[in-house]
Amino acid sequence: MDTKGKVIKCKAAVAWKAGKPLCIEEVEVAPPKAHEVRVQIIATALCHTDVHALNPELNEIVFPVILGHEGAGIVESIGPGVVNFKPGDKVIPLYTPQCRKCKFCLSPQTNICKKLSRSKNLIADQELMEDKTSRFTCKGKPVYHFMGISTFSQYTVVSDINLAKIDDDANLEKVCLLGCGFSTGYGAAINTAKVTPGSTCAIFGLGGVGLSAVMGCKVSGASRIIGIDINSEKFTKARALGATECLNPRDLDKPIQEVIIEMTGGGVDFALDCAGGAEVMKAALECTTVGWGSCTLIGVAIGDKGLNISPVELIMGRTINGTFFGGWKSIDSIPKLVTDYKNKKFNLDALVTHTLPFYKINEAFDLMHQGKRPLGSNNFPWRDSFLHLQRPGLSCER
Ligand code: CXF
Ligand code: ZN
Repeated sequence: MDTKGKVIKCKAAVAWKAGKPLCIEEVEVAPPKAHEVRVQIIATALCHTDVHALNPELNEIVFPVILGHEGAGIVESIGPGVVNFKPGDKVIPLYTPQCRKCKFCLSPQTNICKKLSRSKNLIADQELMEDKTSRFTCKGKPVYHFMGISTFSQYTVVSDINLAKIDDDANLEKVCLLGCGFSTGYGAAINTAKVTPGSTCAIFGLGGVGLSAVMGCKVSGASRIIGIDINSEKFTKARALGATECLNPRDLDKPIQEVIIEMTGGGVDFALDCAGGAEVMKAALECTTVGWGSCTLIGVAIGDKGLNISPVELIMGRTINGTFFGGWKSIDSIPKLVTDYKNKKFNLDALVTHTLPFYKINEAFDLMHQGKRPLGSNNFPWRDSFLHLQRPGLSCER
């Protein structure tokens, strides 16, 4: 059936309220307007930012909303003025836009497009399309977009500056991870920290972002990669991907930064914080060497109120910086990373802990709370009875 120009009815996981499970609902997805693209989402994964967004204590976003920002799919139709996409193209939606016109996009120094720099609250800045309306409705009510891409829906509408066309033979169930977690961690090491050959690195947090940072350090030629996590179960995979040593701060009788300074004869060249939290950020900076130690904060710490560091750390030659989406200029870089994955330059498969049908999305959130990183597929056969498959106790209060 030709759906071009028509409203599509499909299933989406709607977050009606903070702190409540998502509800699989029938939603209406309007056709794309000027410079917009409607995308059929084939696979989507869950990132901690989706978990943060639902957290009632953080109170970051507006509801009802369709979350999800790590997905891959196929163009269904294009709006007027779209020149870079056609129906059938394989694509990755990008929460980091690249307009290619603003002073930031024109500068090689940053990947922060002007569209992003307007807001301080980075996860609440693209909740409506350019014309300040939503393309989603559910039960007669408008539903907000999330980070400009809302991938927890069978169909979504994105601006053409929030979309990358990728190779036709890309495996969407794997490359969806390039939409956030992998690109963020890997790029943090390569683009932001600029890890050098022979260097010593410490990676705080060995979830999907941290493991990707380990891969980035390895590809950059680091000679020692120290992985740190309070869950020692994460060490096997970290070692397999390139960590040369692993430490659990809970097993130590001294602060982690002191242990790393002793192990490395004065501190690491590069520390990457992929965990977040004031204490970890402080430890990450303090475990770097006097003179040139570099500490990179990876934006996973939504809700963090501030840093508690002594200026002496910086006066002694350390630097601290941060990364958004691993510093990648999104539309330019993501297709290249897809090709690199095909050429086996890095391993995305290791980041997938679970593959679930989309209707089990609340179980994916539960797994995330337990420290696992699930990958969901949206191409599971949809059926009307799927809500009965949710575990008992999940209600859809509005
Ligand atoms: C996030 C990191 C914190 C700011 C918003 C974007 N990245 C991905 O989840
Ligand atoms: Zn994310």
